[in-house]
Amino acid sequence: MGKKVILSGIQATGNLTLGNYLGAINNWKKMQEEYDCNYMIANLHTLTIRNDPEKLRNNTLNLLALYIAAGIDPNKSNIFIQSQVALHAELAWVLNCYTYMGELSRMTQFKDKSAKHADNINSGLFTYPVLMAADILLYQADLVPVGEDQKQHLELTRDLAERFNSIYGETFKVPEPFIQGVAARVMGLQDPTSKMSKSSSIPNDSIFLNDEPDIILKKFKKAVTDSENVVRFDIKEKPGISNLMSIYSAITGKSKENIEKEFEGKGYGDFKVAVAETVIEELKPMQEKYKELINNTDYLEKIYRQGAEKAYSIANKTLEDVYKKIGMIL
Ligand code: ATP
Ligand code: LTN
Repeated sequence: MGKKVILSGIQATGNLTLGNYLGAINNWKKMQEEYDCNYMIANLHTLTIRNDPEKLRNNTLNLLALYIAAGIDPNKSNIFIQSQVALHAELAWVLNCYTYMGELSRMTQFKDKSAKHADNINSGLFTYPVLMAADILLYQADLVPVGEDQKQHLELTRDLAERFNSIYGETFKVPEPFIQGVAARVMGLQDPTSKMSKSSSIPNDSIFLNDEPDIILKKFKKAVTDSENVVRFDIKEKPGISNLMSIYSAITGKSKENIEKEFEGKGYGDFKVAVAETVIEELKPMQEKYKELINNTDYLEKIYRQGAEKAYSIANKTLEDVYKKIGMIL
């Protein structure tokens, strides 16, 4: 039996947050030994909102550098840029013809993003999950490590795979979502009832992976809490403190009970500083490596060209099988 196959990706929309790190990349890093991993930069998905072309190119390379800086090793995992493997767009078209409007209308991300970008509700935003399904199914992925917010898209992917398989016979592996850890949903520091997001417009709500230590400390000090001044986990009554505890727990590996003990008799001030220091230490090696890598464009190019070639050879087998089955001439 070979290793299980993993595929995941992040959109190339700029500044990544601590949520992206704890909910996605940090788990990816840990999976490299055990699984056959494919990590993609989802730059085609990024087109669902308006982008400056130069910025998008930069964001794509920045994300590649960040994957490597965060510990995704190109010798162990396949790292590639979505748009360089044209088969993703081809399979997405085919799958679009097997996806119902009703299914796509139910997607919460579509509803959220349409509300956020009311002036640009394009059909790409609507069919976004179908492209995501193509990304996953092309690689016959067993597992897809994502944050909690992507679960619904994974369910649609599974439905599409099963639908196609039931018409044409076994073609796609039906993937499982792989939602891991205590920080599968990191919340905003100012609004702990909604997820920490790259595109949040609230100041100090998100920790960005390239934030300097003093900024990180400042943001944690300003984090919204409650008036009890007791470090205790209670998502309903104390969403702010509970979120900080989840972050602290995800990085240190300490349980919620141990954290409560550690800060017994201490106030929120001490706790916030401890969380900030832990985050600063965790991000430091990645930030240093990133600064080295980002100027090494030859190295980055070597990695993404190599990645695209390998990705193509895997994806092409699946697409040929699909085309044969549905009646395309090869
Ligand atoms: P945006 O906020 O602009 O919608 P995003 O931060 O959600 O973007 P994506 O590219 O959509 O970024 O997500 C990349 C990965 O990070 C996904 O696996 C997603 O589930 C995960 N992720 C994003 N935000 C969080 C969060 N707050 N907590 C945990 N995981 C998260
Ligand atoms: N929609 C995802 C990004 C993404 C993805 C994928 C994740 C695009 N294609 C394939 C896993 C597998 C998001 O995180 N917002």
